[in-house]
Formats: sequence, structure tokens, C-alpha cells
Amino acid sequence: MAKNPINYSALKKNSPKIYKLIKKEEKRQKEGLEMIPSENYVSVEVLQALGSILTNKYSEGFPGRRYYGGNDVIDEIENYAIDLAKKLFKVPEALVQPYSGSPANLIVTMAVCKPGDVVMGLSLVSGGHLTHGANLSFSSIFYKAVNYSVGKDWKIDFDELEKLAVKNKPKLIWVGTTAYPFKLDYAKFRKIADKVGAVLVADCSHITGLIIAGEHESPVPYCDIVMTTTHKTLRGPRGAMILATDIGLKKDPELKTKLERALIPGAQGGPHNHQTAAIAVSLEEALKPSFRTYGKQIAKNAAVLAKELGTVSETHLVLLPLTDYGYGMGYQAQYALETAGITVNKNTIPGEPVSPFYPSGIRLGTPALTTRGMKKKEMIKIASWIKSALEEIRGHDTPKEKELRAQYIKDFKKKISGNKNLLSIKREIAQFSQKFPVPGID
Ligand code: DSN
Repeated sequence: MAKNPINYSALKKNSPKIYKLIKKEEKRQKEGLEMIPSENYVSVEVLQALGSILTNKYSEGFPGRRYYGGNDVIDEIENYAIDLAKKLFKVPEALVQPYSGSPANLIVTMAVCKPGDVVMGLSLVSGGHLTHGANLSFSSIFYKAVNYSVGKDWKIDFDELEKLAVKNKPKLIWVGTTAYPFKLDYAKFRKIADKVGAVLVADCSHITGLIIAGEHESPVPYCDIVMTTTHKTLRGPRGAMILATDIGLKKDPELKTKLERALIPGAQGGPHNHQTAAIAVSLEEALKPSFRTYGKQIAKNAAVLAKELGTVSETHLVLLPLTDYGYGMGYQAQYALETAGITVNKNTIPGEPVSPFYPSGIRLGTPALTTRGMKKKEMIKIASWIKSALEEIRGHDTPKEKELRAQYIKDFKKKISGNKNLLSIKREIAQFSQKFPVPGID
């Protein structure tokens, strides 16, 4: 990793308000433990590409086929990013312009389906994503969404999935998760998709880094299309890529054109060229052998963390039920941990007994901590801090009466924000974190 050459002197002088807020956020990112599994720390090189003058240019269209002039350099940048994506994922076609994961999933759905077609995805409460058919998302507003779920063992229930697919004849089946601690069996998904004639699309955003590291199987040999965000385990800037596989193109030679049209004019306008360049930089990084080591370490760390917390993980994340601590404890746990300098997110658990707003679990991940160089010893220490912090939420159950909940949480926050144990953990963590640098932050 390069030493930090990020210089904010002009911002400091001329936009002091934003400068100070950046510095405040730098302190939070450096002194705390970032454990939201979809977050990471990008390299200085990625930051530099992202902060470049490439943001000044409009480039609607694709390399060699732009609406505006002056795009020769942008074409080179985008072609380079596309080539790197094709090489890394071993696919024949790649689109690197999607602004982020949700627009990318809209683009994929528009390319594959007509409004009203059936789309199937894992339910939100089972660890799926909003854009795979959740209520209020475009995916259920403009399409007929059918959700499959996980069984009692928290693993995807393939019997249910198959029955639902046979009954509803989906045009598209999503295989992808946001809060699922197990490996995915793409071959089983393929078999079901083939049985009902569905297009199979992987949204591997969360686990892309693990796939590159060889820790998880690649969806490319099984799926028609693969979508990944670039800012999670892949450790690039915010953004996304859509990859068309050999299977997908063989079945539908028009697939690339359909995806491009759904992107522009379908869902987006001009690409974010600074983002494209930063994606290229992160793909260069992901092609290095050191990235394989990084990806493997993410999974090793998550397995240790899970074991210490009394559960299991085959991925980069731990989905921790808090039912032993009380009723609807996710919110309280998130806030108590934040007070202690540990950032996680409250999360529903399969069969959620309370509500998505006052859920019964938390989701924690290791990608960002692993980027800082933490390993087994540190995971054990962090698990002990987490367990100690969670003791402080006992007795603070979410009220059964819905109308009392908002005020209860307000009062809880006030009470816990001065908790001595949590504040003492926060000081210890700030000290401990000094040893693990964050790229771009002195
Ligand atoms: N918000 C992302 C996550 O945290 O999993 C998914 O889009």
C-alpha cells in the first residue's frame, strides 16, 4: 500500500466545513472497528483515481460509440477497465458503467424481463437483497416478485425454491445474498433455472473478493449474467459491473446489446468516469497474488470471529442472533457496540420474531478489519470486546407494544451513551487501532 499522499490543503483553506467533517469521519474510521460486512477501505491509488479530473467529462454511450466528442482518453480508460474485468472473472463481456448495485440490478432486470414478468429472489428476511423482489423495490413494483427463503437450518430451502419456480415460471432467478453466512450451490440453482427456462443471474456483490481468492466457487460457469458491486470485498470504489457469461451469450446472442440498452438510455445517463478509472485500479489490485491472500484471510477471520461468538461462518460475515439477550435486541446491540467503537448493523434473522425495524440480530463482517492487517489474535480480542459490550444490553428488551418502541429506543440511547464499560472499551479500541493503519488516513 502506498504511503498517504492525500492532501486536503485547498479544501482546508476554501471549504473548511467539509474539510473538518472529512477529518471527523477519518477519526471515526481509524479509531473504531469497521465491521459492516459490505464496507471496506480502498487503497490510496483508488482514492486518487476517484478524486481525479475524470469527473469533469460527459461520455454517454460506450467506447467508440459516444454521444459527445472529446472521449478518446475516456474510451481508453473504459476499455482498460473492461479488459481487466474480463480477465479477472474469465467472461467474454463486461459492462463497467453501473453507478452501483441497485441500478445494476435494475439494468439486468430490464434487459431480461418485460414489466409484469416473474422475478424470483431470496426474501429480505432470509438474507436477500431489496432489488431481488422485496416490497417497495422496483423489483416488486414493476415485476411480479416471488421470494424463496431459508429453512430452519438458515440455509436456502431448495425444495421450496424448486416448487415455487415450477409453479410461477420465473423469467429471472436471482442467486445472491446480503446476510447469508454459507457458501452458495450454483449448480443446484442452474438445474432449477433450466427446468423452468429461467435466466439465472448471480449477484455476488458481497462475496466477490472471496471468489477471486478461490475461497468460494465462481458463479460464472453456472449463470447467464453476473452482477457485482465493486466496493465490498472487491475493495474498489462504489460502483458495479455486469458480466455476460458464455452460457448467457450462447443462449441469447443479443444479451450484450440488451444489457447496454437497459443501461443507457434505459436506466442511466453519463458514466462516472472517475469511478470507472478507480474500478480499473481496484481490478489491477485484485489481479495480484496478494489479493488472493487477502480474500482467504477475510474468510479465516470471519470463521474465527463466528466461533468465538458461538456461531459459524463460511463467508466474510457473521449473522448473530441475539435472542439469548432478550426480545428484539438488534437496535440496542448496534447502538451499544457503536458506543464502544465497533460499527455493525442491526439485522433481521431468519423467521424474524419481532420486526425489520427492531430486529433480533446483528450482522458483522471482517473485510475492512482484514484490510487493516488484523488476523486470528485480533479477532479473538474483538470477539471478547463484543461479548462484553453485549452484556450491557441485557434487560433492555424492545417493548411488545409497537407504539412504545420509538420512545423506548430514544431513552435507551440516552441511558447507554454514558455507560462506563462501553466507553472504556472504546478507549481500548482507539489505542489498539493505532497499530493497524487505514489507507489514506494519517
Ligand atoms: N447495503 C448493502 C449491504 O450492506 O449489504 C447491500 O446493498
